[in-house]
Amino acid sequence: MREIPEESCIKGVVLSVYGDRGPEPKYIFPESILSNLDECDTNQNEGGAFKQSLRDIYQISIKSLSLLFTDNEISDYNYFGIIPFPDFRISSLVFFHFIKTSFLERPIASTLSILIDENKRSFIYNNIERLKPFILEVVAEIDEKINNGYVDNKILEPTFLKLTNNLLEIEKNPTLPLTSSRKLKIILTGLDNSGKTSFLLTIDRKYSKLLGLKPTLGAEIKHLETFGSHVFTWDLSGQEKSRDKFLNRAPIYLYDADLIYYFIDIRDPKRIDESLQFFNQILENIKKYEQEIPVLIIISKVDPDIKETTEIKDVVYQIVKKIEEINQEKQLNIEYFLTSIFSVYTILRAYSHGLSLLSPNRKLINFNLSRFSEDIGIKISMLMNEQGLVLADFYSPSLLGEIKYIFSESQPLKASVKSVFEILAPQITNLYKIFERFRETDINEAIYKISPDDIIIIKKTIIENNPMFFLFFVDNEEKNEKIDEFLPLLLEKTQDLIIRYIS
Ligand SMILES: Nc1nc2c(ncn2[C@@H]2O[C@H](COP(=O)(O)OP(=O)(O)OP(=O)(O)O)[C@@H](O)[C@H]2O)c(=O)[nH]1
Ligand SMILES: [Mg+2]
Repeated sequence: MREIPEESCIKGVVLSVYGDRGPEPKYIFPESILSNLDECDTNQNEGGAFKQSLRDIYQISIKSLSLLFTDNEISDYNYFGIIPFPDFRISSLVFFHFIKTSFLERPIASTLSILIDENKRSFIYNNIERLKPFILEVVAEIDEKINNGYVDNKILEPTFLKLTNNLLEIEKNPTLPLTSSRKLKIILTGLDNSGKTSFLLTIDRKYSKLLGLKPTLGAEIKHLETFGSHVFTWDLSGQEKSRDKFLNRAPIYLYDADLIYYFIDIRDPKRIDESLQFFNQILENIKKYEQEIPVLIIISKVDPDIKETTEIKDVVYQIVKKIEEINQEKQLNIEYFLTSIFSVYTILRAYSHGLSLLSPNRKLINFNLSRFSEDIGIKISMLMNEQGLVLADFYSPSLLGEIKYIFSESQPLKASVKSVFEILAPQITNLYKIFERFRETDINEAIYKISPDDIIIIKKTIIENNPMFFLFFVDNEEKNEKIDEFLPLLLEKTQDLIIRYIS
């Protein structure tokens, strides 16, 4: 019987299935984490080996499986998620999927939970991309072994052993030191005067400082606490001298970043080529250090008064086309946003979208929010924190059809530019404006009638001491009853995922 070293942050692996009698842990590895002292309090795991009663392991299975809307219609998806188990002092990396077998008609809803010491949970966030392939491989192996029926623990042991050995290997060479809260490095770069500092001030709602802004000197590093994570924003001066310095000392400035926002000033079309040349150099550096960093292009100063003009659309088109060319061989994940300090929400949306890319839980929260919204017939749903940062959103397909795509005739650009034009929807402008008013009040719920069939419903809820806001755009006030009926269920299925959103 093999063990996991006590000092490892990895505490065990549990495969749970939704059986005839509900959720149950089917396989537990290593078996030694099961204590037979069912009645005494085994939650005090300080110091010694990790041990849980079978009852506790059941809790892990029940909570993990309850995060899915497990119905029979959709049974071919798979998601990763991170959820907390404060009572056991662990966080769990969960993989959800349905197992197809030859002995049961219906696929079995299952979760593979990797239990990690709560105080070292940054291990999961920092290494998730390295962990995923191992998990998928192991899951495929398990599925194969139990295709004809549940087998003895012994038969699956080598598979679990392989998984834990791979995890231990990653633990030995971690990307970053292990800590409880995650540290994120976010870079803002681009030419001078392109709006980087203004972008950060707007997120912080320090509007008065926007006037008389001076050029940034060197690198201005600021610490923000967002969603429980320590976010360090690196506002890099765009002056020519500084740009050279950043490139020459790339290991300091560009290395180990989690996210890059690259700024291009739409009001300065003459310098676009200069800007793209710098952008190219940055990408070269990212590639050189073999980093997979999401990149968001912020096309700045697209103020409301010029947003719809042909000239602006033309410049946007040129920028996107050139960047797609640059990225052809590099194949980085690049997305585009149009922003303006005169519509705060364009900046909040761009910023939150970047952060959401760092959340392993984003897809699952979005999935649950979509199911909820589709069932009720909601047009737009958003989940925001107090700052107005969006954790999840949903747009009904009928509404998406109405959103104008500037480049509808040019297919290759369409997909990547999609996110840019979401913000053109006037409904979203309204949502944000109303949210701004709402958050100034201390009420928990409000209904705003924009027109007879344009209604905005806002509900405030507290999750781990943090106010969170659900915004719904509906065509009929009666939908509010349904929302009230099902919102508790949605919360039950997303609360823990929200708590572990990015940290
Ligand atoms: N019209 C308009 N002006 C903007 C916008 N964002 C920034 N500006 C203006 O552009 C100028 C430069 O903004 P900064 O935020 O200082 O630019 P930066 O990229 O930090 O510049 P460096 O620090 O020199 O690299 C300021 O005068 C801002 O007021 C915008 O969305 N619309
Ligand atoms: Mg600046």
